[in-house]
Amino acid sequence: MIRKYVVSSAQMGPISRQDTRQDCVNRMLEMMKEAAAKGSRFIVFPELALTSFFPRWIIEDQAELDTWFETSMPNADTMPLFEMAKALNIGFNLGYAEKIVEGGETRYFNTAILVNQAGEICGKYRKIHLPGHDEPQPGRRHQHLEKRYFEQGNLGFPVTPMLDTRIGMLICNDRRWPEGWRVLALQAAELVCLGYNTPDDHSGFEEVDALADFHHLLSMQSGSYLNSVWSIATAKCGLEEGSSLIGNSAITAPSGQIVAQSETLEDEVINAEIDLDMAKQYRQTFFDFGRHRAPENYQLISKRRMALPEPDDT
Ligand code: CDT
Repeated sequence: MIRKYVVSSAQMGPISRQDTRQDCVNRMLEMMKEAAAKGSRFIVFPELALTSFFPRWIIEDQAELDTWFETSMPNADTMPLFEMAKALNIGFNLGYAEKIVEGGETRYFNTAILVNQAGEICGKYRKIHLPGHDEPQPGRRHQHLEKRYFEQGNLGFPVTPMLDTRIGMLICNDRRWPEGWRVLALQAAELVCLGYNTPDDHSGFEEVDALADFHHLLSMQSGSYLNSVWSIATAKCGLEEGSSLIGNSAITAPSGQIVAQSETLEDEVINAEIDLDMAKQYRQTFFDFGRHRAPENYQLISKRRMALPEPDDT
């Protein structure tokens, strides 16, 4: 079987506070049509693609905070995406804020789903590496309150069989942590998709902000190469409610080479034909896990959360 087909990243420009879910879905529908016209079978949308990036704001009122979350999926606003996916025979990955009652408790997650070409949800991931703070930081122009508004994901790092391959999901900050990539690769993922909202104006360190694009691409390229997986990274970008978000959506090969990259800070579709069997060359050589990995030496990774301060902490 030849496993070569076109995939797409549908980058979104800024979403304002006033934009409705329908506004966002209409933009996504346009991009889905554009991708399908190029023969694409799979399209990746950004993290929190249905709203502005609300964790930048201090929102004290729970009822107001709840308006940023989806309580069901699909719902009346997002149903057209599912219907068009089925009509165009294209799968997709979508990020959104999820409010759910689980075990009698109301819970809030930063979530991504996989939808197959029949328009059915076939995979779900809830973001594990939540960045930022759980308390507002005094003096900051923009907050980053993901730790306040979301709970850490409780689904692990699942891999979903789909489109003759195995797809894993990460969300934004997850791309900087090699552990998630590896857990996906150890389940034989061949394609990793990731949406992101990455500001380049609020770390508090100018030198760090200046490298935001470089560090994003470095993370995607090294994640792909070190784990022999294709990756599709999709930005929400541009000047959103006064916050500057990077673009550079990218499709990256298991070689670590970028094969398609966005050029604007607006809605933009990029496409690439990917050969899923390319990963085999890497998995049979440098990254033949069975021959070369030595998990008995890695126990600290799952036992210890942080580096000990002592220099001799071996
Ligand atoms: N959305 C998200 O995860 N953004 C982070 C930046 C956090 S800055 C406190 C990222 O890693 O891109």
